[in-house]
Amino acid sequence: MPFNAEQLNMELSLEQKFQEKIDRDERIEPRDWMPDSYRKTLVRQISQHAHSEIVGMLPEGNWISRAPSLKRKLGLMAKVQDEAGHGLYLYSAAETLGIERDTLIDQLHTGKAKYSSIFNYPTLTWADIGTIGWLVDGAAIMNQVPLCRCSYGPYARAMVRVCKEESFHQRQGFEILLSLCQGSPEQKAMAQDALNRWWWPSLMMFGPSDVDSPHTQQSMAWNIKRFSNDELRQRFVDMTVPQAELLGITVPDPELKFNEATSNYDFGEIDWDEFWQVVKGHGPCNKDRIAARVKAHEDGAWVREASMAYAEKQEQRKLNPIEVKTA
Ligand code: BYC
Repeated sequence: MPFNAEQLNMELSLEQKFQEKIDRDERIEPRDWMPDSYRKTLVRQISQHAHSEIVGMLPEGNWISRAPSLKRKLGLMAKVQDEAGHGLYLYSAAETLGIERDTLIDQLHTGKAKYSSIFNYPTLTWADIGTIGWLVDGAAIMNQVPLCRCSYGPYARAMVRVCKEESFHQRQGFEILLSLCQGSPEQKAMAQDALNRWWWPSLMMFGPSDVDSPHTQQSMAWNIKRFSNDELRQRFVDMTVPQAELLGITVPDPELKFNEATSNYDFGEIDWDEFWQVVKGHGPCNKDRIAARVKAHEDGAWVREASMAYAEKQEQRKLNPIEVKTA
């Protein structure tokens, strides 16, 4: 907080230079000066993103032991492990902004930090696993490819690898659904039921409509977000509807219609009450998800203690090589 006119001027000139750099489409790196509000926005978005990856392991992890074949089990295990990796890159990117990982984890466990609404819905059948890959990873790619050009360097670089992996997940999910849709009538019905349940929550992943999104305008001015929530949601609908047609299943929206004038699909109104209920912690699985994360953290305490003790021993060995060797 500036104390006097001179400091205020200095801050203003730093802020102007910062915005000029953004406008030239240059990257901001951890040691560069940045406004507090830019730092806070990034910590908020990157940590919410990291939490989503880690919580997102739960609905799919639930099916590893029930995958219908060895091939499916291997694919699913690899996907769930990839999501853990994404969480780790993202927590590291958030830490470059000066916040500790313990603080971030604590914010998730106490409900102070959000994570994507989509992971608060249950995975009832094997078709849900295909549908998550197809729709949820499909929506994630649509949202995350532009983040590879985000103004904050560590976040943008983390996104490059994340997007490559999400793209593989999306194809894997689509292939699971294609097999079910080409299978027995019961299998096709299972795929249709999964699409019925996951379609609207997938559209909600893009966030509130632009008129109700408090952060979009500023995040776009800072080149954190390159497109608005509604723009990305529309692109997702336009990409996905022809894929559903190819699978031979029906998108559960009676208002869905191709608009010749705009060359986009018009679609029905999202149930925003449901969206906010889920975001505020009242979705079908919010409590279970957080309880599972807290339990995993507590069960893993001994691993963290052991690695800290090992790191301390290594440090002592460096400082006092003879003493430690003979002890
Ligand atoms: N769920 O002004 P807005 C994955 C919150 S993981 C919950 O539009 P912003 C995967 C928002 O945080 C995919 N909360 O905000 C993993 C804000 O609340 P606060 C996760 C939501 O940030 C495993 C308020 O609503 N992807 O792909 O400009 C397996 C107002 O919103 C949601 C990311 O995290 C939501 N859906 O835009 C498989 C991508 N939407 O903070 C797959 C990175 C909004 O003011 N994040 N809120 O209390 C983003 O691109 C942006 O943060 C969002 C929201 C588009 C999500």
